[in-house]
Amino acid sequence: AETMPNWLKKRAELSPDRVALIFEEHAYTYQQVFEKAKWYAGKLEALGLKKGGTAAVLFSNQAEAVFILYALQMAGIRVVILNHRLTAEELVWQLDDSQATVLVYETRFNGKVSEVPANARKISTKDLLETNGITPFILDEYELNEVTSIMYTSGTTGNPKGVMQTYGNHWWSTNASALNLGLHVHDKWLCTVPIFHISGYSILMRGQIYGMPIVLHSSFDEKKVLEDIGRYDITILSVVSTMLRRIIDRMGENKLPDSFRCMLLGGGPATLPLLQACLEKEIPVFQTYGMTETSSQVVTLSPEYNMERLGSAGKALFPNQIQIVNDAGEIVPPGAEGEIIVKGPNVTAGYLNRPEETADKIRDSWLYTGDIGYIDDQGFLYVLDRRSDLIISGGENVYPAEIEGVLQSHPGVADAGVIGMSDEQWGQMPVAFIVKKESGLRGEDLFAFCERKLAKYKVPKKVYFVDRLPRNAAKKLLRRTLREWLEAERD
Ligand code: S0N
Ligand code: AMP
Ligand code: MG
Ligand code: MG
Repeated sequence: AETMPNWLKKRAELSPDRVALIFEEHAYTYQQVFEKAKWYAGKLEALGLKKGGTAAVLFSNQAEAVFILYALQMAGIRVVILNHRLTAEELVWQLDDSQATVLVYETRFNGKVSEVPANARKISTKDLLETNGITPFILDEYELNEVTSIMYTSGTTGNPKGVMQTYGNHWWSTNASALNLGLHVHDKWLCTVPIFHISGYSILMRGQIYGMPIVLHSSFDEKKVLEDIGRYDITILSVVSTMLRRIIDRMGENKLPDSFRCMLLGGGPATLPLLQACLEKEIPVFQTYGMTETSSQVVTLSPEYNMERLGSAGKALFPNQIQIVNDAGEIVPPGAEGEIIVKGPNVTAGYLNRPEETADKIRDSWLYTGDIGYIDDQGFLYVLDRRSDLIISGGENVYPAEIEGVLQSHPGVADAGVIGMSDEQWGQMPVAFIVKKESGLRGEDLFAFCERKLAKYKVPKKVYFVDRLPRNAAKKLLRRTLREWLEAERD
């Protein structure tokens, strides 16, 4: 198999004294990050983890989290990166499904983790610090087809699936991004998106491979973002629409400094008013389309096209191809709508332990994204807002089937249907239509029930009680009809 030298080790050899990471006033060079990661590798290996094994992590954006992620990558230990917004119940599912033997968690998540009855050994970052390390084993070479990271995404039906990302996926994604955005000597990427999503983790990969400093924020704060863009001469920032809206509102009449060259906007649709506000404020916005399964960006629009192609996600990146296919799987002509399929070396190796779902989504090396769109005669992709099975709230995915399953498990509920409601702040939010089994059932009961089982952003914001749900002869829920009902309610 094809190999490359260990990225962080190589980077520490090439530019040891260059700044790799800035977190809360503290700057770390590549040499220091490499040493920290090696030191953590020894501690993690002392827990019995070794090459080929699987660990899970539950972190917010912290310097320690970055060191531990690099440690696991260098040691060849697969890492399941958990979303800290999930409930204990949701986390258990992913821990058990991935068969992670160790869960390393940030000490502040103690409360949540204490409710996780998983098979994995649980250790806080505080306890890890006190663990005696052994002489670390770290890889000299990475095999590009080996899996290094796993991120769970929910599906149209059923349970979340672990997306396997290989060293090669990250390598190619990193290079595709550089070929698209260019790599400037003074580039500094501000990471305020979560490192548990590929939006954030991909920034770490770019940082070590490019030799580019990353400024890391523990969470998103538009005021701090604007301050740090000026303070550190940030050149690139990754955002979702909700973040960009807040940044623009905060900017007031101000402009971003000239050195700032790229606002990478992804994770979901962008509205035309938002894009127009960027034009007015001269924000160099790059709309991008990508997903966990493609290890981030796969299609991107450069600002030079913002005037004539506003709303387009752009063209496929250098190593990528895109096509639009109809229900019969045939490629459709330019301008015609259909499912977006993508191909390239950054496309996932598949879903962990799910050969059937993998074979269903990846056919002949093409990933069937489930997204609907069209490609114009110049090759520009437009992603259409036509998916009824996916709600995106502030860049977090919410699958109606998952919420419906939880609602239907409530003893007072006879039937449940969930759709997205458009929302100024979050883009979309889930709302539920409920048929009661018990007449005494109240909306509050359902909110409380959902909050125990689902991440906050998945909890329906409104509940409408109805006599029956629109279902076809095959009992399939007609979400289109629910949307009509919602519009009638809102008028
Ligand atoms: C939008 C964010 C920052 C909001 O979080 P914030 O303001 O920090 O909230 P909290 O203080 O934690 O909580 C306050 C209340 O808000 C609720 N809440 C939080 N988040 C959401 C949400 N998303 N939807 C609805 N409600 C939310 C909390 O529950 C709390 O409620 P109360 O007060 O009632 O307790 C945050 O959500 C965020 O960070 N979002 C972005 C996530 C993200 O990065 N998504 C992208 C995922 N996709 C990918 O990674 C693939 C695409 C990709 O790679 C990419 C994406 C973007 C840019 C570039 C790329 C690339 O290709 O490189
Ligand atoms: P995730 O796997 O969580 O990263 O979510 C990826 C999904 O977000 C895609 O499959 C799309 O449905 C949506 N998405 C990402 N980028 C865009 C975009 N530029 N326009 C519209 N939807 C997008
Ligand atoms: Mg997802
Ligand atoms: Mg906040």
